[in-house]
Amino acid sequence: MLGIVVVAGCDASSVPATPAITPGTSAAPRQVNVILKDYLFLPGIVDLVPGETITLNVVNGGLDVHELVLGPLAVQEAWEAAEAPAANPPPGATPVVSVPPGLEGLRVVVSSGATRTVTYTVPSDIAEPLLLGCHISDHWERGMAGAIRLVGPGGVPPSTRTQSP
Ligand SMILES: [Cu+2]
Repeated sequence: MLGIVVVAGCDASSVPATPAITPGTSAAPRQVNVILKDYLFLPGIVDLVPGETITLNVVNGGLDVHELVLGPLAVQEAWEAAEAPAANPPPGATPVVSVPPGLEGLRVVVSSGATRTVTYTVPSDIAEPLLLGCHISDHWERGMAGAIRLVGPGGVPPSTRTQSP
């Protein structure tokens, strides 16, 4: 007898409630793990508390070199444009690319099988949604993107966001 397995699609509404979060501090950063695969981020939605400091462990579990760029859409678009000329490079070191000042965001490039760890302080006043993206070769086009979900202490999405005037 043949069996057919149907795997349900994954969308944002199926993401389980975030576990309780104790925000990290500069003295005691919170550990956050993100896995880079061919060609997606795991988890696809990363919960962060505005103002907290995290130790971000970026693990490349894929076969290709990947990067994690954390920033709003303008930052993602800047890296996408900057890295376009370096798409599909010959084997060897990744060509050096750069973006205009102010559009750097956080960028961590990780080779296959490697892990890089950085300390990152989440801005306390975030005006635009923060995204995750990989702009190496055609990975962004392939959908290698993720999102940051801002949550309050305890992991509860704030019901109301206070905006500074
Ligand atoms: Cu990639």
